[in-house]
Amino acid sequence: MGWLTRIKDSLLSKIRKKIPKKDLESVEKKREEKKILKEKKQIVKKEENEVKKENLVTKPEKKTFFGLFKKKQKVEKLPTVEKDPTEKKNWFQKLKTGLFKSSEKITEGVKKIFVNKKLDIETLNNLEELLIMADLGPATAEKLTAELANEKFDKNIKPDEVKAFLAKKIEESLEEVAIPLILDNSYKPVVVLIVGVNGTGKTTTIGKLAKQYSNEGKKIMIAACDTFRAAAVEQLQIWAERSNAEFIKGNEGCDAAGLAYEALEKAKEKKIDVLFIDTAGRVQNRTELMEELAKIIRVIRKLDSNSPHHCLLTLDATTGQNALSQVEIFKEMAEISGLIVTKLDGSAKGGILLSLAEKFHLPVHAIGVGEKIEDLQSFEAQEFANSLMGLEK
Ligand SMILES: Nc1nc2c(ncn2[C@@H]2O[C@H](COP(=O)(O)OP(=O)(O)OP(=O)(O)O)[C@@H](O)[C@H]2O)c(=O)[nH]1
Ligand SMILES: [Mg+2]
Repeated sequence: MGWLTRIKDSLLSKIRKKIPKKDLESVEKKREEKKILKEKKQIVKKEENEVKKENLVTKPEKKTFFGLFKKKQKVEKLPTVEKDPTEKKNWFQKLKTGLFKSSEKITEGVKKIFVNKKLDIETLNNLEELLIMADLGPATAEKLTAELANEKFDKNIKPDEVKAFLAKKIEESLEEVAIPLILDNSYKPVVVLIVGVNGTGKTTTIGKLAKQYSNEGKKIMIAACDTFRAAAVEQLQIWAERSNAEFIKGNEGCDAAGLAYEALEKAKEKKIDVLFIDTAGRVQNRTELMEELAKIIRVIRKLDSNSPHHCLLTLDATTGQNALSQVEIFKEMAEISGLIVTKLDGSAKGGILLSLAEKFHLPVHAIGVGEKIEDLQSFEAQEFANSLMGLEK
């Protein structure tokens, strides 16, 4: 923490000494440029939405939470998901309730720190500590605190203003990783490999995704390549039945890679749209796990050299900072294409999303706030940031 404090102190002393006018002007200029760039982006986004809406009218397609299947030839014309407003509102309320433990911790802390006080060094240190405790990661905590100091040092600031300020900055930090899962339907099937530590939600996530895509009319197959536990196969079979998906299993303890190969072969034959491959998660035996995963990937590539088209890592938010080392470990074994963060409802560590973004910049495709099918949704920076700060949308 020493170096953090030193950096911040030097920043604050700069502010106190009154930054030379010339510098202030250049800061102002940069801010203005940033604002203009943002406005331009919003205009482009608005125009894109108009185009998407037009496409929705001329070419109706069923909606999904995770983006529609891309068509290779007409990618730019494809309508992306526009959530139904009521559905969106319900999800926001659910997310807010789910993130209550995390938001309560932060907002209560902010209230305690900012009681009728001018923004001084002590307040900033306390805020930084609070953000670190909420798992936002040291660099993000320091950045947010320094930005607040830059704008409001020595001024009175109310807890609600702090929350709104943080929400905006958190949204900005998360925007780059909030990327929906878009399946490219030129692959038949699109192969989605799910990896992660025990109990992080791999099987449940497959079940939820399978159901959501199946509701869109996609043909789904699920391969139970966690062949070590009979119970794991049964659990997955139930999800497969719910989503009307084809289900491939082997004998207990059979070779997971062999089963994955067989599944892909069958999926090709049956013209399946999406093949989900469940895997066993055992970090305690790293070498074995590493070999097994590598073998699954090697073997399915014999049938489709681009597969798996997505390799998703599930992370349990309740484990907090431990999620970071899980990403490190799995990145060594496979090319992780995106993250799914589950159990945000049971966690006071929602800030972990910021730590993950800060460290890995990997797309966060979806977040889970419960065990039901509809409790897994695409990750959106603004609604997450507002929920984390306990704000209304
Ligand atoms: N509250 C909550 N529970 C969840 C969420 N996602 C999954 N779970 C629960 O977490 C438990 C473990 O989920 P699984 O899907 O079995 O996890 P897994 O990664 O397949 O576990 P292994 O097969 O043991 O490696 C189950 O009881 C799920 O219902 C979530 O977003 N919120
Ligand atoms: Mg499982």
